[in-house]
Amino acid sequence: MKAGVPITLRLTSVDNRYHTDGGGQHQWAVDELDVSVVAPPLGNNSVTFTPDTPGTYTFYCDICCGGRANPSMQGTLVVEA
Ligand SMILES: [Cu+2]
Repeated sequence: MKAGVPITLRLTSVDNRYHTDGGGQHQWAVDELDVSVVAPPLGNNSVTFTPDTPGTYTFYCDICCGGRANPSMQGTLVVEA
């Protein structure tokens, strides 16, 4: 991403409500950017935000599969100047 440029992020869950962990919901959140969006089972949800400060941020899902402590439920967002 570019600092100061707004984006709309759309998160899709491909799990149904019978998914044993989290009931099919998934999340995309970055604490430092005060962004969190939750997608419903077999649905999507979106959030628009503007990162102001360049840096490297960790995004995570804290709903399923052990939550944010699970390395597979995390990723890296890079915001460039
Ligand atoms: Cu998830």
